[in-house]
Formats: sequence, structure tokens, C-alpha cells
Amino acid sequence: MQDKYNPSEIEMAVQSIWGQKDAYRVSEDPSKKKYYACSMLPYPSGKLHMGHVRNYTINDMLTRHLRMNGYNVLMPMGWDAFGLPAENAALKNNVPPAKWTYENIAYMKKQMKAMGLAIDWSREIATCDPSYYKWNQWLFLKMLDKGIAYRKTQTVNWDPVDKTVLANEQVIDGRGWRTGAVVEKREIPGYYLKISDYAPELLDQVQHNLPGWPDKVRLMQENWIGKSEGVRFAFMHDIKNEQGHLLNGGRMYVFTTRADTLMGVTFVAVAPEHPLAEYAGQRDAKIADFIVRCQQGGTTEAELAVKEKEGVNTGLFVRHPLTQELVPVWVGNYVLMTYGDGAVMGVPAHDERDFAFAIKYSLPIKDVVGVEGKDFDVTQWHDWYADKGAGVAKNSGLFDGLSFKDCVDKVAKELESLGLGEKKITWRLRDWGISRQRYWGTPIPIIHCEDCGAVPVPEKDLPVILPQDLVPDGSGNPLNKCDSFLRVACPTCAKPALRETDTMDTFVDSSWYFMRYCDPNNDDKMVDQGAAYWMPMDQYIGGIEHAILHLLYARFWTKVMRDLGCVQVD
Ligand code: ANZ
Ligand code: ZN
Repeated sequence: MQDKYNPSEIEMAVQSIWGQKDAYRVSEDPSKKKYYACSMLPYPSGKLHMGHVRNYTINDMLTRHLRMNGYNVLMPMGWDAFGLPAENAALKNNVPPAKWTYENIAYMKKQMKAMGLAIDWSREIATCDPSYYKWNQWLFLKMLDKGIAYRKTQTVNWDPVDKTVLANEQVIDGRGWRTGAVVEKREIPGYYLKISDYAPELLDQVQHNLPGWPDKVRLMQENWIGKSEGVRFAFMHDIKNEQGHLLNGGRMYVFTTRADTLMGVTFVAVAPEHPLAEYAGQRDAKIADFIVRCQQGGTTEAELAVKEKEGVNTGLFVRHPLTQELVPVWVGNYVLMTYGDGAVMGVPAHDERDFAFAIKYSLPIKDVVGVEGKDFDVTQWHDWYADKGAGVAKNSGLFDGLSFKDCVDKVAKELESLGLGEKKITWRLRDWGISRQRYWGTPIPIIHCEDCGAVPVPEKDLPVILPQDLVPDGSGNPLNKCDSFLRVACPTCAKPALRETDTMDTFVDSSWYFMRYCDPNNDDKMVDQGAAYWMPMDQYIGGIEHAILHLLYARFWTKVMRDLGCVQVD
């Protein structure tokens, strides 16, 4: 025993013995108790930072402690190696992203080794390796086959500088999170995963089946899934198009969580992309202008919430379902096309946004919920106006005196008997758009043929390999200029066709890597016996910043793996 700790001597000596013995390599041993300590997959940005050191040290201590207590402990490591920063670095330094990435991996691995972490390096994975992303492609094709993946055109947030679609969280104050460029809305085709179908299950899991998770994370995920109970119903109208057909069959639907305030409606507001807005825009340049202006800037709910409420009167009217009164239709910048029906009933007395809107445009305000001892003041907003638990209906004819719940029930019944609507649960969770107009990611395994359309790459031709040597030049995706990648024969009719050049969101990569560590070299199955032994993880250490979407997507992805029979365990 030396009485002085001399790191350069002792660490080197010990680590070389560990290396010779392959001391931290583990295999599935049913006779021992297993423990799986996983760390969030690092992005190979260049050098380790203190956050990495902290996280890996926690798992390292745990691993060593449990090993000494006879456990069979797996502590793997890998690289979240696809994504934008590699392309940006490539652009700056004129080197292919692959080179930059692999050099960073080598450097960071050296740093981790110097730390003496008890990692089983035989299980190392890099998500940019074809042996890994092949399985992204494989599962995507299975999802496509089952209808869980689908192609559609949708309005997206477009960053004009990076020339890419941004997720809502990547738009900050109407600007791209990285470039600071004003975000535009664009219509482009892309692939989506039907995570919305899984919303009830995911919510149930968040609420009841994630022992040990911090409440903060639970709440964020709950809000993200966003279950909302309300009523969906139609305002009737007789607005006709050129051919004399009623627009949307003469029905303008809204979703409301406050059906009890139906008698307080003084206007309706539709999203700028709503068919009625479009109709009005075609007939009035001022309205068209307004719609275009709304299309610039941020589209997220958070952004719309802080934006000044603005609108324009369409001159159109719909009918109140119970009083038959004419209600004016406005276009409102605070109405989202992607939520509910893209239209709201405006109740200025009890909704803060509607209140601001009504004040600004001098629309009538009619209060229909009374709270004892408090007087409504039309000139000023008070939070109690929106407190649904506090009062009873008033100025509402046959609903007067009813509490919130009773009133909603009665209004819903009334609307139902008129054939106009019913109670409905609306979810905030949107389907997961996985297409990125980017080079450095998993190629989406699709071939576009003029005759056959979008044809899935046959399973035997997987993986679709991403060229490693392209250098982005800032003018969009270099795959579009790479003939050796781009030009292929159509798998169906053999005519010349073009490969899809969009790649997958890197959240796909990080949605299942923790399972791949269990069967890292399996070329026949995505995951297999190793996962059956090691999963579920016993300990996961990751950053809170990923806690909402990332983990939600991972649970969805692995759920689909389970549903499709790729994996037997949680
Ligand atoms: C009338 C009303 C009166 C509302 C009132 C609220 C208070 P959550 O809880 O988030 O589901 N809404 C519906 N669709 C919308 C859209 N596409 N864009 C923007 N707002 C929309 O919110 C539901 C409420 O959000 C709905 O209930 C509707 O406004 C609005 F005193 O209807 B409410
Ligand atoms: Zn074809």
C-alpha cells in the first residue's frame, strides 16, 4: 500500500490491468442478480463536460458497489451521434460530419477511460453506425405496414436559414432556436408516427406506472399529453362556395371546456388556416394580408399566449345553437389550427384571451357566471371570472342557477338532442413528425417512383446506407446532390426512381438505445435475449431537459416495439 495517492502512476497501472482482464465486460448470467445502470447517451460534441462527469460518476459508484456485493452489473456507453451540430461543424470546417463525429467519439472515449469508469466497452454503440440505424429503418417499415407511420402534408415551422423543420420547442419567440431567424410556416410532406393513438395509455403510465419519477417530470409529461374534457359542437351557417355548396356542410365546429358559458358567446374566432378564414381571405385583401402576417413568426402555444391578441372581422356570421342569434366570425391569431377544431366560441367574460380580444375590438361582453359577493366589471379582467368552480350560471335562461358540472351536462344534452354535438375528450399530444430535411441522420427507407409513388425499401435491402463523405455547403441537404445515393431502381417496377432524402429525427435514435446495449451486436434482431435478461433498467441517469418529450417518445417507441413483438419486456 502506498501512503500517497499518485494518480498518474496508480490510475494508469490499474487501468491497464482492467484492460487486460476486460474487467467490466458482463454477460447474461441467470445465476446472479442483475443490475442495469444506464446513463443518458451522450452527444459527441467534442469534449466531456462536468455534467457528463457527474452523471457517469454516480453510475460508476453504484456499479462498483453492487459488483462488490455480488451483482451482475451492466454499465454501457454509446454515442448519440447523428444530428445538427455535426453538420454545422462540417460546414464551418469543411469536413464531413462523419469525420468530425468519429474524431470526437475517440477523444471523449479516451477521456472516459482516463476517468476509469467501469464501462463494458464491448457493448459500445454509435447511432450513426449502419448496424444501429438499420433497426430504425426496419421498425419504421413495420410501423408503415401497420399504419402507425404515415405520410402527410402538414404546416410546419420552417427555419429559412438552416432550411429545416423545427419542432415547436425549437421555436423561441418566433425564431429558430439555433439561427435566430424568423420562423415561417410551410406546407411540406413528411412522415409521422401516430403517438396520438397512444395518448390514453401514455397518460395512464405517467399517472400510475412510473414509480420513482420526480413529480415535476410527471406533471410536465401530463401537460404535454394534455387530456382535456369538454364539448364539441357546431355553429350552423349558410356560407356557400362558388359552386353553391355549403362550406363544411354548413357546420363550424368548436371545442370548449366551458360549455356552461355557451350563453355568454358574443363572437367566434377561427385560426388563420381555417377554411372560413381562407374563404374570407379570398374575398377581401385585408383579411388575406392578416392571414399572411399570422403565418410569420411563432406558432407554438407558448408563443401565441404572450403575443398580442389580434384579429380581423370576416363579415361572416354563424348561428348560436340555442338562441339562433347571428354571431360574427373573426379570424384570431390566438386560435391554433392544430388543436381541437381550429375554432373557438368567444366568451369574453370568462376567458382571458377572449376578454383581451373583445376589449381591443369593442366586442360585447356578457357575463354568465355569477359568484356571490363579487361584481363583474366589464372594463377590467379579474382571474375569478374564469374560475369555473366558484359560481353558478346566470343570464343563461333555462341554465340559470346550475353549477359548472351540472350546467355542462345540461348544455351537452341540449346540443346532443339538436344533433349539433356531444361531450368529447381532446388531447394536446400531436403525432410525432420524424422527417428532417437534413443529411446527418437515419435515411428514411422510401423510394419515390413516378408510377408507383412512395415505395418502402424491401427489408432485404436494409440498411439504406448514408454516404459518409458528403460535406454540407449551407444550401440544404447534400443528399439531394448525391447521385450515387439518390438514383435507384424502383423496387416495384424497376424504373429509375429517387430515394427519399429526408432523415429521421434523432429522438428516434435515442428512443431505444438502452435496449440495444443489451444485444449490441445482434444482426438478426433489433433486440433479443440480452434485453430479456437486462431490462428493465434499474437505474437511469439523464438530464431533466429531455424529460418531457424525449422520454415520452421513448416510451411510445418501445411500446410499439413490444406491440410488434420485437421485445418481450418493459
Ligand atoms: C369557450 C370558453 C369559455 C373557453 C371560457 C374557455 C373559457 P384546454 O383546457 O387547453 O383544452 N380553444 C379550443 N380550441 C382552441 C384552439 N384551436 N386554439 C385556441 N384555443 C382553443 O382549453 C380549451 C379551451 O381553449 C376551449 O374552451 C376554448 O376556449 C379554447 F370561459 O371555449 B374555451
Ligand atoms: Zn415504380
